Amino acid sequence: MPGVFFKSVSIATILVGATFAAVAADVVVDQKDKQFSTTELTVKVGDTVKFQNNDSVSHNLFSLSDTMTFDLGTFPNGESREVQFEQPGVVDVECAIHPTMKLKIAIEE
Ligand SMILES: [Cu+2]
Repeated sequence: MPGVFFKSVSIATILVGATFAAVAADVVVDQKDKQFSTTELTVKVGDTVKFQNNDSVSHNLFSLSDTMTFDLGTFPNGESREVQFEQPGVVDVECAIHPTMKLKIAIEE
């Protein structure tokens, strides 16, 4: 039955697409010269932000915001960490090693 064959192919295509979307970061924020590449960012609920370290030093990003708390630990040049934001609100991202680093992320529905 050719109809069944084509139906199977379509479902497989949809599954591959969904997996790719879940892995890819929606926004990339660089860290260089002990600064974030931007000080403010707006994302949608469900978006993933990738924090890329392109600096000569390590960073330890964290947030103590009511909307979301996290601690990404220390990661060196060339590495990255990803965070998915699942609630609307505002999240202040800081670096435990460099207190002058500040990034405000607004998460919208
Ligand atoms: Cu830092």
